[in-house]
Amino acid sequence: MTFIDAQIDRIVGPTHHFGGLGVGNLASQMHAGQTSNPRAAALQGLDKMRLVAGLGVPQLILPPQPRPYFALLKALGFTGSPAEILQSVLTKNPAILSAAASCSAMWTANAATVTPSCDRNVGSAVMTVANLSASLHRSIEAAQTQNELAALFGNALEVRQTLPGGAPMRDEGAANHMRFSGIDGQPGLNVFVYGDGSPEPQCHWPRQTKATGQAIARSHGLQEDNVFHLKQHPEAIDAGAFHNDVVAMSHHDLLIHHELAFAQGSCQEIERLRRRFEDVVQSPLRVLRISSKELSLNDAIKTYFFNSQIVTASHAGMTTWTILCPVQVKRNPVTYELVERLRAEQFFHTVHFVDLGQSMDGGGGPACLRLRVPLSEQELEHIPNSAFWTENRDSNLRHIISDRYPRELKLIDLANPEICQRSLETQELIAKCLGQKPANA
Ligand code: SUG
Repeated sequence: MTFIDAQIDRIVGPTHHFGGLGVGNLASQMHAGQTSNPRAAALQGLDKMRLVAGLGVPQLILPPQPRPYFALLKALGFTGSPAEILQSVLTKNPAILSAAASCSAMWTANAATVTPSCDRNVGSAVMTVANLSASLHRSIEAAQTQNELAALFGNALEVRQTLPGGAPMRDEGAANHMRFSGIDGQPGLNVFVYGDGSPEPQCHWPRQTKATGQAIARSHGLQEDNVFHLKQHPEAIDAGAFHNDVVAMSHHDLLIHHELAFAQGSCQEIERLRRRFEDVVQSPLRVLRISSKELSLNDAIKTYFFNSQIVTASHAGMTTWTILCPVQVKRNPVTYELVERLRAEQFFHTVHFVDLGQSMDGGGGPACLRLRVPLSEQELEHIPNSAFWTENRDSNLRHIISDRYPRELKLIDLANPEICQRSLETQELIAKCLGQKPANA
């Protein structure tokens, strides 16, 4: 059976702003309070989708989640008309206004963890929606994401609710999960990356726990031999690698990681992964460990080299690997040389540099902006046509964005009821354009 990695991206919403809300996320903190450009953010995201779809990869699109999320503000005790609520939350606790207006759901790599049917002994493919319980602004994404993913995939796979349990079971989805696989239809090997436990990072709270990875592996029915748990290096978390995909990337039989991605003592687990891969796939797992000498942790995090998005493109029966790197990788001589070397060594056939400046300033690169869902051709057929990227949809979306999105936004603007009303209406228009029922704010 042939499996294809569908990519799901979300249109960045009209209230995209720099709230400085990302836990342990240096880019987010560094840009806190700066003026954002929601229009550029949405168009940059669409440009990436166009590029991926143009490679022949199934590209699915989600609409922005409705923001500001008044349900949160009301649940936290703010009352009155929308204008009164907005004014009151701005005065009493602006961080809550920022959370309620955050467009962080655009980083869909954090939406869920996916297991294709071939990895399970019984049953269909399954995904568990991430609870994102490490931060207020992200935790409010889950309920809506659950409905959206169920609407997209309900006929193809099982969409499970978030893990219960709050902080001990904090889960950031596919950003901390890597799946290695060989020939289509064979079971893949699943690596869950976590940050808690000794030795702990000194500056930042780890966003994912080992218990979370274990719970997902169990509940997805993964065979124990095919499950691996790797601890993030505390130094990496402290340097700003709040998710594993900031310091490691994976695609089929390839793992590229920084030498400080995983804690000391992880070598044995990586060795077990290599051996198991060889047993199951009958060919070697390619592991590329980039030393600090080759690329410092700081440069890795500044450029988001490891957050490049790898896709398999098919043309006339030929498959090629394409890597989409943030343009910051090209601007840094060390990472530029590294990616050029990898291309020369045929790890990738094509390299594209993409400008995602607005997302990067919130701490999200190309790979953060997509959720990979390996689907059989049959499963793919069950996905509503209206969710796929097409030229026509792209042009309609660009029209709405160029017409209605602000070019400049600061937190204080989010207390303006007219801006908020317009934002909610725009979200509805985009949802309709993508054949989705508008959700409630
Ligand atoms: O969770 N930034 C996101 C970035 C997520 C990146 N995703 C992956 N690495 N897969 C986060 O920290 C910033 C919001 C703000 O500052 O307003 C934010 O939430």
